[in-house]
Amino acid sequence: MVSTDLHRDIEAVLLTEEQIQRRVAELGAQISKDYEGKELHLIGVLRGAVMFLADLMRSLTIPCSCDFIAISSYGMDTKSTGVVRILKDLDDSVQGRHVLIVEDIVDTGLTLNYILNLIRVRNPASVRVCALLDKPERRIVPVTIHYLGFTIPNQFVVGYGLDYRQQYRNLPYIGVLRPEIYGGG
Ligand code: PRP
Ligand code: 7HP
Repeated sequence: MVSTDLHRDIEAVLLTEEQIQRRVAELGAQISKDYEGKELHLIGVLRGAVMFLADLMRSLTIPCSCDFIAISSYGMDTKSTGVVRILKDLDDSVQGRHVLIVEDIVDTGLTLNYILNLIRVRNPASVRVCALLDKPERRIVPVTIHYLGFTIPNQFVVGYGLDYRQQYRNLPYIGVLRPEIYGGG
């Protein structure tokens, strides 16, 4: 059961708020440099990428816009169901635009692969991926991450947008959830 003190459910802090904010600023500077003279269209993958997108977007110094897509590959548990489905499509057309997909985590790669295929057939000028976290040990489908925050081990993490049963997204850091919370202990 989720306790009332979110921090108590965290076994270890994997990435502190300071580490995350520093890396997000670095990514923002790199992306601004790479897209200089262009306009960038960020696509945030709901709901996990909300915090990351908000901070990343504020660190960009180039003109940019944003849109959101909602995909579900996870049920209520910690494991992917392997079934990807679209819950909310984009509001705007991506045709002729420079698109940057913003993800909180790439795990099996199924979600990102699905989104990339969906966007590519809509004729954008370019498509790249920016992900805060990568768990390469879990990969099923190979995907290219152009801008990556951190590579992490195969542990279930929460915070800074990442959830377990819709909780913990509001933690300012990324931590490993105590296995007894999700029955893994
Ligand atoms: C999580 C995460 C990624 C996806 C990564 O989303 O935010 O979008 O899983 O997993 P994959 O690489 O194995 O496909 P989730 O479906 O849990 O929704 P959420 O963002 O609303 O938490
Ligand atoms: C999805 C996801 N959501 C929260 N924590 C993790 O470690 C995750 N991997 N894939």
